[in-house]
Amino acid sequence: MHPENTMNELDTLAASARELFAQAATPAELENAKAQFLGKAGRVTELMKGMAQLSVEEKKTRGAAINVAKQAIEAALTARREQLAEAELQAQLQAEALDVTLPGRSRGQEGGLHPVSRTLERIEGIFGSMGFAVAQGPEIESDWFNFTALNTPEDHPARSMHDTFYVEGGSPEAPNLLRTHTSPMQIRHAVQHVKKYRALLDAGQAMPEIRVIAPGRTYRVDSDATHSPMFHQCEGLWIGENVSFKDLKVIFTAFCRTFFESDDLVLRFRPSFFPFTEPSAEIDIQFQSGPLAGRWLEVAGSGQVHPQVVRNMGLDPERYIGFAFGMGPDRLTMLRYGVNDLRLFFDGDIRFLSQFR
Ligand code: 2NL
Repeated sequence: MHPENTMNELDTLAASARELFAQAATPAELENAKAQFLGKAGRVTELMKGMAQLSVEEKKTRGAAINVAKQAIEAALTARREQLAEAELQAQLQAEALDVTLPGRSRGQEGGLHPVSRTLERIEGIFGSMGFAVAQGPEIESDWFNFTALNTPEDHPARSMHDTFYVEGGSPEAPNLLRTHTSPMQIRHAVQHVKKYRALLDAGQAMPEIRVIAPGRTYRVDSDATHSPMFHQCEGLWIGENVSFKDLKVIFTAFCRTFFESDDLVLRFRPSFFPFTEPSAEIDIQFQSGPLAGRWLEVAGSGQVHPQVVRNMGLDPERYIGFAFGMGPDRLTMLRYGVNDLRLFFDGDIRFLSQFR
C-alpha cells in the first residue's frame, strides 16, 4: 500500500469515527459507535491484525500511524462522551428547574390582627405622634387605684358587686377586682412620673408634663348587644402647668379626624359628670358625609382632672392641672367598620373576623 493512501485511509477512518460519534444522540448510541472502531471486531483492531505480514520496518511506521489514528478516535470519543454528559445534565437541570420567584402556596387561611387590635394600634400610633406615652399594666387592680384614687365615693354604684367583678386576694377593706377602666394605670403612671421628678418638684422647679394613654382590657358586669363583660378602653391624660380644655379640644379633634380619616368631622363637648373630672364633658362626633352623616355619635367621656385626683398623683392641684378622657375602642371599631353588634368581636367566629384581614 502506498504511504499516502495509508495516511488517507487512516484520516478517513478517524473522520468517519468523529462523524459517527457526532451522530450518536445518547451515551448508548455512542458506545455502539465506539465498538465499530475500537471494539474486538472494530476497524482499528482489524487494521492491527492486518499488519501480521508486514516487515519489521513497515510494522514500525504502519503501527505508529494506526496508533495516531486510534488516539484521535479515542480523543473524539472522550470529547463526545463529555458533550453528551453535559447535554444530559443541562436537560435534567432544565426539567427540574424551579422558579424561586413564584409566590408561595398558602397552607389555608392566613391569620390577621383582630379588628379591635387594629383600632388599638391606630390609637397608639396617633397619640404617639402627638407625644403621648403608652402605659400598660395589671388587669387585676386594687380598690385604691381603681376607685379611691379616682375620687369615686364609697357609695358609688360602680363599687357594688352587681357592677364590678371582685376577685380573691386583698381584704374586705381593700378588695381586689378586675379593673373597670384603664384610669388606674394612668394613676400608676402619674405616681411613677412624680416620684422620678420629686427632687425637681421639691425644689419648686417645673416638672416635665405627664402625657400618656392607657389602652387595654377592662371588665364590668354587663352583657347585651352593646355591652360585653370584657371590653376595651383607652384613656388619655395630660397634666402640666398650663394644660387647658382648649388643649383637650385640639388634641381630641385631631385624633378623631385622623382616626376616621375625615377632615370635616365635627366635635361637640356636652356637659356631663364623672367623679374624677370637674368640669366634665361627653364628646360627640358628627360626620358630614358617608353612611353616618348628620347624626351625633358619642365617642368619649372627658374633663379637667379633679383636684383630689391630682393630689392623689402626688401633685399640687394649685400648680398642676390637665385633662383626661376615656373612650371605647370596641365602639370606635364598630363605627369605623359599620358593625352593629359588639358581641361579634368576641364570639371568635372566623367568618366574621376574616373580613378584617
Ligand atoms: C367614659 C368616661 C372618662 C376619665 C375617663 C380620667 C383618668 C384620670 C383622671 C381623671 Cl387618671 N379622669 N379618666 C375622665 C373622664 C371620662 O371616661 O365614658 N369612658 C368611656
